[in-house]
This record gives sequence, C-alpha cells and structure tokens, in this order.
Amino acid sequence: MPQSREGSFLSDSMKELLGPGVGQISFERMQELNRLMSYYRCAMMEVVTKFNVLNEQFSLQFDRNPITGIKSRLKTLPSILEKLERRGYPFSLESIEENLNDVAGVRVICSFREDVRMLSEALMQQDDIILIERKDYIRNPKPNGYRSLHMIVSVPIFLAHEKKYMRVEIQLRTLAMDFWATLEHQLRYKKDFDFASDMEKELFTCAHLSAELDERMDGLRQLMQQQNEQTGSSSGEKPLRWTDQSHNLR
Ligand code: 0O2
Repeated sequence: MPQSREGSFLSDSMKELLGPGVGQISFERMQELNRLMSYYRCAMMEVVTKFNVLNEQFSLQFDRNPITGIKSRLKTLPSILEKLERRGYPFSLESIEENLNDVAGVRVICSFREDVRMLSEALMQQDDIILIERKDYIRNPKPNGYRSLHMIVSVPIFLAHEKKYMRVEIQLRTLAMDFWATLEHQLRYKKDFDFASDMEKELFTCAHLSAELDERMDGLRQLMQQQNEQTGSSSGEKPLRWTDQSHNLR
C-alpha cells in the first residue's frame, strides 16, 4: 500500500483501528491486522480439518457421510468495523479479539438432525477445544423460524514459537435448515424491497415445513437403521463404491 495515499481513502473507523499517524505507525498496524486475520484463518482451517476427520471416521462407521458440506468465511474488515461500531466497542485489534466471536466462521451442513448432535458432541470431546458459548436454535428456533446449532469455540493454533487460542463461530445445521436460511437471507437482504408482514408469515410457514421435513427424514433414517440391525447388514458387506481410482479395478 503506498504510504503517501493512506490517509486519503481510509474511513474514520479504519484510521482509528490502524493508528493516528499516516506512515510508519499505520503500516505496522496494518501488518498486525494482517497477522491477526491470518491467525483467524489458521483457526478456521483447524476446525474444518477436525470436521473432515470426524466425517471420515463416521462414514466408515455408518457407511454414509454425516456431513454434506463445509463452508468457511472470514469476516471482511468493513463488516468487522460495522459490528464494533454497532456494539459500541473501541476500534482496535485488541478489541476485535476480545469482543468479536465470529471473525472466523465455519458452517457444517449435515444430512440429518442426529448428525448435528453427534458431530457437536464428538467435537466437544476433543481436549484441545474450549466451548465459550452454545446457542441451540434447533431446540429453540428464533421467532422467524431460523434453526441451527451455534457454538463459539476457542481452538489452539500452533505458531513457530507459541500456541495461541483463537475463537471460531461454528454453525451446524441440516440440509433443510440450510436451504431455508440461505433463501431467507437472500430474500431479506434484497435491496430496495420492503419485507411485508405477510411475507414474514410465509417464511415462518416454510421454516415449519423444513422442520417437518427433517423430522420425517429422521424417521426414515431410523427405520433403515433398525432394518440394518435386524438383517445385520451394517456390520457386514458394504456396497462397492466407485472412487477416482475405480479404473484400477479393471
Ligand atoms: P454472516 O455473514 O452469516 O456471519 P451477532 O452475530 O453476534 O451479531 P447474535 O444474534 O448474537 O448476533 O448471533 P447469532 O444469533 O448466533 O447469529 C449469528 C449468525 O447466525 C448470523 O451471522 C447468521 O449467519 C446466522 N443467523 C442468525 N439468525 C439468522 C436468521 O434469522 N436468518 C439467517 N438466514 N441467518 C441467521 P451474520 O453476522 O448475520 O452474518
């Protein structure tokens, strides 16, 4: 970044975050900010790896994948500043670490509600993870119908000369919950559109339908599990799966 131009295009909150001076101080603070964001990125990668490992293990155990997708994101700087301002927190790097829990976010999309429970419990049994906060919007959906299990965890990252704990927000939800939340988010944040109350009601009805879908799918999964247990097929042969190396079998 050309130092001579720094002062001209930074917002007030950004200037406060980076320090008062235009020049050396700001440049150093910018480097510190980059370092902090890279720590968050590392913590996010740790959590994603933990879920990939659990998926691998459970897919061997149950012959199906409990996780259908994992998404991760780092909050953008404008969005970090907006949240600090909205909550009345100071604009500083220390304040970001101290006051924001969702700079690093990992969203895990599961097949069934049972998988959400199983994965969250398995993660919490890992002795390097510290649970900071847990919000169960599946048991207690938000008034608009939003469902997901949210957990704020602190996870260690191993740097060259130190171990540092960073916070990550984890959202666990089923495919049906994700379908609803994704579309609701799209509709709600459409620009120049007034969200009428009958549309709120319709969205709430859709949330109810998605919850019912999860319940019925869970019922089917339980039935299949019982049948497998009766016939003993879960402990026996597994159907042959085609993989990338399948041509080697010919
Ligand atoms: P993004 O970009 O998805 O992260 P806070 O996040 O701390 O300001 P709160 O209410 O304490 O607010 O957090 P909460 O309830 O745990 O929800 C935070 C995140 O959950 C949101 O992040 C959304 O991702 C998701 N979420 C919560 N409620 C809803 C909802 O009604 N609809 C949808 N689609 N998603 C929801 P962000 O910061 O909004 O954005």
